[in-house]
Amino acid sequence: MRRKTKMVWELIILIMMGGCGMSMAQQPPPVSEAVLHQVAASLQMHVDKLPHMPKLFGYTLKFHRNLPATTVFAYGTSAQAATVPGPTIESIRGVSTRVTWENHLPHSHILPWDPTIPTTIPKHGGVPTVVHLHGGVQPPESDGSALAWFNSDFKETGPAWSRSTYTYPNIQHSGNLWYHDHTLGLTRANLLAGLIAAYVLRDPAFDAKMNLPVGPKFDRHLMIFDRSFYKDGSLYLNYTGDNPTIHPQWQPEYFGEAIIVNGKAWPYLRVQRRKYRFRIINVSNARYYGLALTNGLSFTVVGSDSSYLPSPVTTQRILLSPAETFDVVVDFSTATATESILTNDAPYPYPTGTQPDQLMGQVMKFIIKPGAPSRPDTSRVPASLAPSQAATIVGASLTRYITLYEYLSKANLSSHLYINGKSFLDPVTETPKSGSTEVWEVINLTGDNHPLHIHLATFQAIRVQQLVDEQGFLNCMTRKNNAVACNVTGHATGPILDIPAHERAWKNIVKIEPGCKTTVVVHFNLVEQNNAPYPFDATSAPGYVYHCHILDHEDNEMIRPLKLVK
Ligand SMILES: *[C@@H]1O[C@H](CO)[C@@H](O)[C@H](O)[C@H]1NC(C)=O
Ligand SMILES: *[C@@H]1O[C@H](CO)[C@@H](O)[C@H](O)[C@H]1NC(C)=O
Ligand SMILES: *[C@@H]1O[C@H](CO)[C@@H](O)[C@H](O)[C@H]1NC(C)=O
Ligand SMILES: *[C@@H]1O[C@H](CO)[C@@H](O)[C@H](O)[C@H]1NC(C)=O
Ligand SMILES: CC(=O)N[C@H]1CO[C@H](CO)[C@@H](O)[C@@H]1O
Ligand SMILES: [Cu+2]
Repeated sequence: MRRKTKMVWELIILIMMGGCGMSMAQQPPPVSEAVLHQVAASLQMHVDKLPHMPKLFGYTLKFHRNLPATTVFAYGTSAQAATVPGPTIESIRGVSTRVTWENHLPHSHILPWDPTIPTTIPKHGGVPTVVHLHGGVQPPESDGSALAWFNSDFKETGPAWSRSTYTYPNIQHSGNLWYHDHTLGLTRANLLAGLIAAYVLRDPAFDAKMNLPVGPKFDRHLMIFDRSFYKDGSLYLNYTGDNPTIHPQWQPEYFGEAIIVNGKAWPYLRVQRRKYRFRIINVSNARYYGLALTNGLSFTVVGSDSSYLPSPVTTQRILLSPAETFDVVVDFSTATATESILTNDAPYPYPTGTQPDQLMGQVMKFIIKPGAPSRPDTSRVPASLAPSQAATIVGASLTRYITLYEYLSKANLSSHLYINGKSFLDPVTETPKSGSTEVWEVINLTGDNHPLHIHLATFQAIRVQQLVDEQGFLNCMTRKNNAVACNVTGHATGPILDIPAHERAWKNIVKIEPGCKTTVVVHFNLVEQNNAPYPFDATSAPGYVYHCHILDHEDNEMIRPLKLVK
């Protein structure tokens, strides 16, 4: 028996440049889309084994057996141990984890960035970074504010910086989190360079009761992202913006030509005819994935990004937005063949963009060993997983209107994206009471689906309704920027869209459909513990943020401060 003393687990994680190969501090010669496609298409699919997440890959990083090793940014407890994705942090509910983050990144970035969007530019050079634990319920000082960045050896720090050691209290329900860079204006480039990793919160008593597949063989992460590569294996990010007279580099969405799972392009995994648990996390910059399995297999969804579902939902397809997580069980004993492809059918940008081709349409392959599993599969998916998740507006103290805008230049090219017509550094307007519940009516006035992410709080969409006379509403909003004055209730009378059963759970990402009003119940308390208040001061500086998790949108500036008050 573990003694009930206050327990803390401490570790130091270095953030560094790993691998070999050319440094891209200097701009490489321009490359065409066709060449990038050619590089991706030249990679044979399903020849690299799916890497284990917590295992360390070593110092050189090869995204495919046929690609030369290349320079990346990586997390690791030492230079030798740094990997992409970084080491998975395994935490136990009730035991806080303290992590000291150290910046060992080089003097110049390996990818292009854009000084014309609000960006951190340290006076003395160096690549700034700050780490956010996505989905974590932690005090503001440990939340990784976009302005709490720090340079190598803490030579320079952002205005919100206060400490190098972060405390993650691990008080929330067990589940799937991840950590990544959150630096103002550099998030898209820093994540693209490799600053992504998983974090699992386990609850031994609860997990034992659940009896889902366990152990490093049968409980696996699938961290999915898309990247393009030069012929020399280095990572590609366009040096030219869509709207270069305004933003020389910034583009509204990054889409890579190859799909990477756990650090390998189109890998394979040998599986037995039994149940496996997959914690699928989409860490793409902008690509949505509509995932399905061939040869008769389906997903049994047991959890989303912040919670377990009340009961499992079996589905043929899950739509994963950037930064969204699904926790699923796949029973390979029901396969009708000896292999199954994890496929992707989501257009990009989602939902009205290009259909995936035969490259983008595949994620990875499972090779299924015929015959009985080596040991009988005693795991099961319980009929009931967690208390009911029904969200209700009863008890909500306030309704806010949150409107998403994309601004175009005269040539109709994207120049920036704002929430409520405000930039990140405009004074805070969302000041919920710590402990309260609110209703957020989120109105999407853009053509894209936006994965809205909130720090600290958990939320759940309860109604998605299309707007009628969108143009009239948009014209009014352009003049007044006030949803109530523009009669949003009168306009939100269109068809009601379905919210899939496996998304009816407490989440930290809600997908916001274009042309719709999405009603979201937001809990600024521990909703799964009967709305208990946070056991720390959530109102202290520097506060939190909420933002679109398409990183290219977040950086330019679909992000707003969130300041809890007493
Ligand atoms: C880079 O962006 C520019 C501007 O949008 C575009 O013309 C060019 O095709 C892009 N390059 C690639 C390789 O996608
Ligand atoms: C991953 O997330 C990105 C944006 O955050 C999204 O565009 C993309 O569709 C997502 N992919 C999957 C497989 O969900
Ligand atoms: C921009 O879009 C508007 C509305 O669709 C159109 O009327 C206008 O002609 C476009 N301008 C350019 C320069 O394409
Ligand atoms: C709001 O819009 C609806 C539908 O367009 C209309 O019937 C109603 O009169 C409007 N209400 C106000 C206060 O303008
Ligand atoms: C009200 C509004 O502007 N809605 C926009 C939402 O997105 C669609 C594209 O799917 C646009 O056509 C609408 O104008
Ligand atoms: Cu967005």
